[in-house]
Amino acid sequence: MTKPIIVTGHKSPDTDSICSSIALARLKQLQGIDAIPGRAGEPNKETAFALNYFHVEPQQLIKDFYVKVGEVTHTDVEPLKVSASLKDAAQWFATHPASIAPVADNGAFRGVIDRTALAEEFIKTVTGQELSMVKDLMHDPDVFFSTSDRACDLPEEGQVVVVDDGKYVGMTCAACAAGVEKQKVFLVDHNEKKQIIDGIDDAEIIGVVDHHRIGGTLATDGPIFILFRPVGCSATIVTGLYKQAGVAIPKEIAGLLLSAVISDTVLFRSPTCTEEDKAAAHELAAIAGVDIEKYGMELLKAGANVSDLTPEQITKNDMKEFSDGNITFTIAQVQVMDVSDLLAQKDVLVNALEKLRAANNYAASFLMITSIIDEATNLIFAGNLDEVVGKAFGKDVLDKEVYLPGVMSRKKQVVPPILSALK
Ligand SMILES: [Mn+2]
Repeated sequence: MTKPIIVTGHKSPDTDSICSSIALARLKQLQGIDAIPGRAGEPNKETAFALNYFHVEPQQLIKDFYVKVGEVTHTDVEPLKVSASLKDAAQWFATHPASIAPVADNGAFRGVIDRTALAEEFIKTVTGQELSMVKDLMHDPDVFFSTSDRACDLPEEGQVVVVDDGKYVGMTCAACAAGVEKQKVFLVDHNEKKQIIDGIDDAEIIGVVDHHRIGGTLATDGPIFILFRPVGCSATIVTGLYKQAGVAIPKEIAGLLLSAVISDTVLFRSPTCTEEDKAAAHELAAIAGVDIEKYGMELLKAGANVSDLTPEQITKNDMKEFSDGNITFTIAQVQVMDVSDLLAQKDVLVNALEKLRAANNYAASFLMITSIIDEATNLIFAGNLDEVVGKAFGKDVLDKEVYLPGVMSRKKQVVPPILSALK
């Protein structure tokens, strides 16, 4: 059975990552390709609003791409019974090329017996000593695995038993895992390894649709589909792919794609917004049957409400990790209608940022507090990067904060200056 392609966005998913992956997976389905959307985490409030508005269920959560032991377990390997005879055990070893045999009673795992221990018994038969029973030879295995363990942790040599909550499941080995079909993954709205769902090395990236910088080294085994465009939103690129394929965009999908464009371009206010994003949004709004300005403000407001988030949640909101090769830092962002409530608790937020930074050994952890109305960002942070931040934005850092009028885009206006100031 071949596995469907998983189309997914980045970790800490935003509206673009959730909606564009749903839309691209649907396009593939409409083209007769076996694909399903996946998500790297919980939809944020803005995304939840969009999904709810257009009556679309969030896609399946993908925890990781690691090949699991359960996937490579031979469940048809019958265990020996505790009451089995030595002859039964000998027959078992005659038909299984393993050095251990599992012993179980009514599914309950009891232990293993060794091929060598059985051989000893046959020496006893020759020398006329009293023979042991299977139950006497039985012992706990040196190591056993459960179905949820990672297959890459299997020992290089030999067979192991697989046991879940005391129940015998089967046997497996490292070589059994080598032949497993790789999960095909299509990345949307990201390409940097740190933002990809864990375990991607066990899977196979077959395509990328993105509008971010190319960060890190994305290496693949074979040639893949790549479409990077410097537009404001991945959804704009996905909209183009529907057109290119001559496939009509379903109404609810148009609604989701529109939501992504509104979200990523902050209703066309972000400097990342292009004419192409605006044109796509207008077409999508017509299909979805919504008024862009009215729906757009409702959507942004749904996401801008951070009143029920803890400081820890705020400092991790839409957080992304970045690295210049030497140091790693994080930038989270909240977009709000009014920044005053958040700035009033700045000390608490900087404390939460420092905890986050220290716990993960980041050089710095940033939070962009972006005002949708003022089109400006108060950038606050923890970590000793005052000089870098000062240099990046040509401003004095006052008490772990810089005010950046006109700055709304992390990708275009915050990450590049910090990375170049680090050089
Ligand atoms: Mn995006």
